[in-house]
Amino acid sequence: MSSINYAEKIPNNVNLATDRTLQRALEHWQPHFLQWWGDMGPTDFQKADVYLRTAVSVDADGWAQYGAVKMPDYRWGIFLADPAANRGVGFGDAMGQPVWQQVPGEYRSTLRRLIVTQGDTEPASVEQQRLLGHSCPSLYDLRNLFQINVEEGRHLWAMVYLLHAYFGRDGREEAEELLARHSGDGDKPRILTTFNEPISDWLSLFCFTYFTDRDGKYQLKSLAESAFDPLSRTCRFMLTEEAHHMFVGETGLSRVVKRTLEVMKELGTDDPARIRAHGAVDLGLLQKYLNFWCSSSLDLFGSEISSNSAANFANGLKGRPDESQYDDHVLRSSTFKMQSPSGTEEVPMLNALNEVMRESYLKDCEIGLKRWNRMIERAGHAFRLTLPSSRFRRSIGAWAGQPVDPEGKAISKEEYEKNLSQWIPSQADRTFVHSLMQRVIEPGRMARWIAPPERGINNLPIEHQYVKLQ
Ligand code: BYC
Repeated sequence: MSSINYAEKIPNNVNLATDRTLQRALEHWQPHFLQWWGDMGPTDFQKADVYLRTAVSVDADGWAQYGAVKMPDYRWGIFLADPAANRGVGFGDAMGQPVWQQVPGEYRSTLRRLIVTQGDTEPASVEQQRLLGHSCPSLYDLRNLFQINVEEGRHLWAMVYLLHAYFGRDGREEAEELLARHSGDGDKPRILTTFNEPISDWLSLFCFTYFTDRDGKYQLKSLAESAFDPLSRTCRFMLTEEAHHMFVGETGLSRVVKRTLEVMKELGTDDPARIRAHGAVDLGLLQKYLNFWCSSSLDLFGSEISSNSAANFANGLKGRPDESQYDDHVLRSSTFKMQSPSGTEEVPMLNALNEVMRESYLKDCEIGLKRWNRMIERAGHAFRLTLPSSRFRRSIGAWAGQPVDPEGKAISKEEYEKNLSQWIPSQADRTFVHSLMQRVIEPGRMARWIAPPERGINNLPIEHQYVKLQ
């Protein structure tokens, strides 16, 4: 097990002190990162004491320590999972050969592009969420938001380390660019569409952490299979932190459903207008938010038929999540049947890997919905939450721009446009949700639209003062 050196300016378990050039380059980038955090990170909470977990080892048991920290003092560092002994390439044409400790020249630009795309999402999400602290439903939630934010900052460090350590001058330039693009910026937006969507209310945050962080899980798992070993090791450790982000999404949405069901019981009605008048989120409104964020996140898997995904797999750069669960790791002779707007197509499996991953992602997304639907059923209501079809509201791939309803049925453009505000949040819906976002900062108290969590953080009571505002 490699331990983390916290005495250094940049905590790390990669022996940074032995590579003075790299250390200097990263120490040069560090103040730029801190400047970015000050400018683009959570607004107005930099002096607050936040009960945060900080990574102290990459050991699966007890990898983190908890304590009150002011966010700008968080020890962002570089932590790679321990190397796996005798690891060989696990898929593609170079299957079985030793993994790479350096970047092969022929894959340099593709790997850099993958790392930059991954890296770009991390600060983007912090930027998207920067104003949310002002409307937190509780101190517990506020702390979770900040935990996610500092860890996304650390994930940026993880990718910047790879860029600096393995991609020379181009890598250093890319690291600067990661701080120069901004979510939603007209001139220099973030690379992937979802990361330019505003997240201005907590219902969106919970949907984002449920759906978009789950894409993160799938992408990180597929990069953790990479033959480029430092990338694999980095992603393996990032996944440990990522689990909490999805937990925030899943439990956040469960708590919204729970509270709504309580209000429905109290009022003896399922009338959305009355539920809203009582300050809760009616289930139809929640469905619209699910439709919005799920469809947006489905685009993050890329096109259904992709020569990039085929080359990335064949060359050992990016595998499938949990590659070892499959029998065939080369995929030169299998095909995949998929539906496109022009009918059923049979395509080489290698070109269909984005779709394969999207399908297993959707199955994973179903888990939360089953739980929420059980709660609704037990409360005696017929309403069921559903995931939208993967053809609905797509901007990338074969279904991009196709008028399709949330069940996946092709419809006319007019019908689509007429009904869209029934399927995703309308301006009026968003205005209503924003009206619920009143900040609650009394320890243990929750906003009216959300139930308390089942338990606090790290065995502390829910009433613990997770954030001390200054
Ligand atoms: N928006 O063959 P295609 C996370 C581009 S989330 C804009 O269709 P490919 C997190 C694509 O870049 C995980 N552009 O797809 C979550 C390509 O452009 P170039 C992030 C898009 O390449 C919450 C062109 O279209 N990690 O960690 O097979 C909080 C054709 O590409 C989009 C990664 O994504 C889009 N939605 O797959 C914080 C992993 N989709 O290169 C963090 C790294 C596609 O021709 N990235 N394009 O100019 C990748 O593996 C791949 O780039 C993608 C696309 C999966 C994104």
